[in-house]
Amino acid sequence: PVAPEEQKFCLQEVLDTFKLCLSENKDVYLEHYIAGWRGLVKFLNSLGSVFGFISMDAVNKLKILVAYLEGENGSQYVTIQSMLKYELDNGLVDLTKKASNPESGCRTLLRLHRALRWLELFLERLRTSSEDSKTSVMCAEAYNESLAQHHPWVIRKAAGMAFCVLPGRLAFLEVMNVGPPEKVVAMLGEAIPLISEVYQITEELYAQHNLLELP
Ligand code: 1PX
Repeated sequence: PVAPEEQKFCLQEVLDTFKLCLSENKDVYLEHYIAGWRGLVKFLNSLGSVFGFISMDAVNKLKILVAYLEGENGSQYVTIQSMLKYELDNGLVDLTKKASNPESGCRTLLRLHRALRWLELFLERLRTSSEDSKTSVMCAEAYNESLAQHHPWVIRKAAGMAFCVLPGRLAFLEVMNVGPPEKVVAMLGEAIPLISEVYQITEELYAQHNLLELP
């Protein structure tokens, strides 16, 4: 059998996992959120080693979350909502500066959550792009509007360099393994609202608890 990391990326699969993320009362299941990210990381890896420093950071953060989910208090980590409540109630979150809990589930997930906003902006640009649009430009614009605001200069610089070697629009649509460009565009139209909803729910939850700037 092929290890999951070695299987080809497929947009449908990511779409499916993000569909599974939301419970009936709009709680976000951590297990499926992580699975969605795993699919995205697979995609990133298929673009080549230049993106290694990005995927490595994402993988590290996923590992931290998986360890909580599979750990002795795993039942508290079933949804993002329950994770927040559990970690806050038990003083497990460094709220203003890094101290005894530098790798809380809350701060770790916040990093991925911010990256999800980048994804949403980037995919929306990709969906509405014309044949001569440049992926590197779409990617940089989406980044500057979102994640970049949380990154120091060095990271912004490194990210900017990585964007320059992104494949062109057609090649990019092809690695999504969906079929012809029109099909990819249609599937993006289905995926983006889902990603956006998961993002909004998480954003509101973090905002309510004043956790959007966790160190
Ligand atoms: C359908 C296909 C779409 C493409 C999917 C691509 C998935 C991209 C996954 C990006 C994950 C990035 C997670 C970054 C988390 C983060 O902000 N980490 C920083 C802060 O963490 P800390 O623990 O220190 O507080 C950390 O410093 C990050 C370092 C790595 C560089 C991050 C650059 C992010 C650029 C995002 C754009 C990815 C470009 C992919 C092109 C398709």
